[in-house]
Amino acid sequence: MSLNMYQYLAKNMADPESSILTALSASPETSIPDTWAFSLSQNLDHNTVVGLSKSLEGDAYVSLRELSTQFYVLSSEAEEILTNGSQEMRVLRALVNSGEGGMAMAELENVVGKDICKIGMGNCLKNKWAKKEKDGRLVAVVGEMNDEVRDMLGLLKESSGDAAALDDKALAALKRRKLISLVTRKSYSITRGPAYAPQRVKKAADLTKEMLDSGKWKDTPFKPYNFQTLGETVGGGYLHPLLKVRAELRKILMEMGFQEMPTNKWVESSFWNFDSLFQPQSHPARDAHDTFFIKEPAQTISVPEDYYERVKTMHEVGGSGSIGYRYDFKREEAFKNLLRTHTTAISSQMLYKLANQEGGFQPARYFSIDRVFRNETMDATHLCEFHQVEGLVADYNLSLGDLIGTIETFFRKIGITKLRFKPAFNPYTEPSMEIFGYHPDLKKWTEIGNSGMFRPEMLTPMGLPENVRVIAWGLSLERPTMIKYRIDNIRNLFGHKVDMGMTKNAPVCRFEKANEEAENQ
Ligand code: FB9
Repeated sequence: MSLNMYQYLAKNMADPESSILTALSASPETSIPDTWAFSLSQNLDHNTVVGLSKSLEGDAYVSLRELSTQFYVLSSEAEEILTNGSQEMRVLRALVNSGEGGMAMAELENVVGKDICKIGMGNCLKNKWAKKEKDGRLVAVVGEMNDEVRDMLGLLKESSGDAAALDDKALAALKRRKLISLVTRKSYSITRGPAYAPQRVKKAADLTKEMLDSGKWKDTPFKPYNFQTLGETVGGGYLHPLLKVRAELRKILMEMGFQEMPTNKWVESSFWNFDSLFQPQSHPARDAHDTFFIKEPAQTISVPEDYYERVKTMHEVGGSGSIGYRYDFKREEAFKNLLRTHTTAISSQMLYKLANQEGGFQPARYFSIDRVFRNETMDATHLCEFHQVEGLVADYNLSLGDLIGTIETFFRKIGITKLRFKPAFNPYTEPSMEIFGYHPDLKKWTEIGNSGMFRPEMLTPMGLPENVRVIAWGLSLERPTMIKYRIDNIRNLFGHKVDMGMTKNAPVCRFEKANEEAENQ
């Protein structure tokens, strides 16, 4: 083998790309008719050749025309027949060798094997090469036969699966026996492209300072800028489902004319969290079983002293028609710091400000959505912290009807139209009502919140005008989110066990306003 033939081969074996370009170098008309035959001839992997051809086409060095070739491939059983003959031939040979008496099935199975026997015997009987005696023995009725099946498979293999090698009947028979299957191979014919050259010049992807300094940029071929490429997907954060529902509820409450209360302070004084709400200092919710008290700083710094006195008085002896709780109100207890147990602690402060603002009281609608903490036993739907959603309206002469109407409007906007109100008790509202809603998806009545009218014992000490009433309601953020995102265990929604995939793929939260049809359910 001459040196340049060796060098030629070494170079091409080394780099299939130039073997393709070289194959087209003879003349502009020269083409590579079929990449499949070309890779066989060059002993190259066809996929590599196709991959390279496509990238050369990308740089216009070549043009490709797709070819699709259909041909039959032999199954492993067919390959086995090619080696050892068809099952029926092997059975016939065994029966012929066994002489006149033929063989019992078990014997035959021993000789040719269970599967061969089963298929072979079936075909022998079908081809009337053998017969079954009354006593079940199998006897050959013909001598040596031609193993057509093997021959047909041989022909097909020689023609590397070309269907033209056999007639349709033969092909159908082989297909019926699942000995062959038709496959389609995609390949390409290659011709020179507009930028053809026997060697690909690597196009520069970046204009570098060196090129500019050296002026080399003038004769450097550059990769065309592909302004269509999308670029790398920039990762980003995902809103936790809770925050998606919060955003939706915010939008709904602002649509209803409510403004958000500042809830960014989780530590509250017992005074604002309990006392200002006329919740007695002996109330069970105020002991460490239900509330997280702060060890350091244990006591709050200050409260509005004049207001403090009025609250103390209301607790101890009442006033404006209330008899109060008739106990000694302890400053130390009121000053205890805690993790707020409800965002109602913010409502009390906002109402106090409303009562004592410049220009006096103005009607207002406030809402809050933020974390609250309760030292509760945890279960599938309760953690020791959850997000409370609260709404309140402070205005003159508001009635229970206003409260029910407001609650109905709110829940209608989150898809719940059927409500029931059950009398309940809260230390700071009278009357109070638990809210139940018929959930269209769950097809059942669910407790969806609580509500009430703040007690005068809470409002009067704040200095709110006599006939101002404050209606309020509350629910959690977790429950609607769990229902919306079909999450049955709160640990899969909130906490260290949450799988980030869930947050990533959680759809946008959209509460379909209750449409008519939901109405008439
Ligand atoms: O959220 C609750 N339920 C709920 C809400 C919405 C929902 O689905 C939406 C349509 C898609 C489904 C369920 N609840 C309140 C009811 C129950 O889950 C209850 O078992 C648990 N409650 C929490 C307190 O648990 C100790 C939910 C939380 C709750 C309860 C009461 C208030 C706030 C949150 C309140 C109040 C209030 C009352 C008067 C004045 C001001 C505030």
